[in-house]
Amino acid sequence: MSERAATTRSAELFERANELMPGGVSSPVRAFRRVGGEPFFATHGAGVWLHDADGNRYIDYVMSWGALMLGHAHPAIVGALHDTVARGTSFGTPSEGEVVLAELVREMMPAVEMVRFVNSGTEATMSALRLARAVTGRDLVLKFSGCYHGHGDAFLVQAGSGVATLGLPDSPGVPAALAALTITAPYNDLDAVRAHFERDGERIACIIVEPVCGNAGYIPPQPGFLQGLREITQAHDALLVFDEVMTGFRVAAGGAQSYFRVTPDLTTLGKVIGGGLPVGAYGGRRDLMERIAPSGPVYQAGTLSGNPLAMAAGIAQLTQLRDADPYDALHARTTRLVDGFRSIGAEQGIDVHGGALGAMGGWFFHDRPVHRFEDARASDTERFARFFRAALTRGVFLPPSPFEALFLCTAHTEDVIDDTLDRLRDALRETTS
Ligand code: KE4
Repeated sequence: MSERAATTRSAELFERANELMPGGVSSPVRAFRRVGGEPFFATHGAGVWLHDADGNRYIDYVMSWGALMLGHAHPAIVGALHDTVARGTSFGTPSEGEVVLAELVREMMPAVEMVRFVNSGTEATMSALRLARAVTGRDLVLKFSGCYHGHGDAFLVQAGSGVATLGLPDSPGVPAALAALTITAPYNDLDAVRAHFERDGERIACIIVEPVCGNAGYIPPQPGFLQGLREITQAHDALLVFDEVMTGFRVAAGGAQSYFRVTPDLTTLGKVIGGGLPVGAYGGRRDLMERIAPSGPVYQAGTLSGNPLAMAAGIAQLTQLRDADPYDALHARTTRLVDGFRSIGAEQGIDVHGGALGAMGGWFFHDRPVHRFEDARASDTERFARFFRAALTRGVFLPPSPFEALFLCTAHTEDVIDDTLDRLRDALRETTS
């Protein structure tokens, strides 16, 4: 069952794009380098459907890499943007939308007592790290291999997402002296974290962690892992930073910190709080955030931070999520998809392991559960590439990397999930022929 009629127009656009932009894309993972073939150029989206320049359409499980919780072109978001843009696009002054979105974030994520809006998740994590270093007077940061916290220099060490996708050994251009300030441990390995703190505890400013890892593929925290990080950081006067750019308002109404009942000192956000517009944020304990300029000496700034359009889209999306509280339904749908696919793998004698939490999930072609990036890298990534292409031909757009997660939205109904599983059954069969 092939849904893809042609790709001529996308191919023409990609040829032009390659002349103008590195790899023809604005972000590396979009280039399909890990899965083969060429990216399609999208023209519009509606609900779960993403349409390309050649008239093909796909059931979308990328959802702008997690930013969309209500599907493409949701009326509440489109309407809010229409109303806002008619009054201008940026004022360079405070505007009411920042106050309203900040109140919404604090209402849904109470540990974020005070927040600063920025323009990307990368800015959010960079700023949170600067703040952690300032308030502790320490230089080291501990992260986990396979976790991705944006492209800030400090984080391009054993990073996930596009860095892992392209198999880049960290990243050239990050000075060794700077990379040396980042220490890494395997995800879910508390013993390794304790060993680092026994050795360098008095130099470690913070731990930054994806409370559910989505950038090495989908890897949930093992029971006790997050609580263990909380206890270790408290014992050593280091800060705990939850990077909830992906999990925030996706895995639960209050993010992973509410689901797992572990309260970080600082939280970074992005994606969902922008409703598809460029937004990031960092926030947390008031005593820490008050150290940020102009109330404190830690400098951070941004021309378009708190942009009225981005605030309007974020308010529209978060308000819908707060009022409708769709998380139980979303979790059931993601579970239906992942469990359904695991059954399809068993039918065809192919090992599949995966999981789901809220509107996020994923699977690996692996014969055992995946608890850390090293396991993910040992999965059958070649089969993943063949499967990705076969799924795309059948009108299902999965994240083009084995080291990404699947993202659902409220428009992924049971019927859509069942339709998807029919298409994926066929696609998987093609990977064995
Ligand atoms: P941005 O700078 O891309 O807005 O956010 C960086 C970031 C920070 N923290 C986490 C947990 C993230 O997942 C991200 C960005 N996620 C990737 C997808 N895995 C963005 C997609 C891309 O790089 O094109």
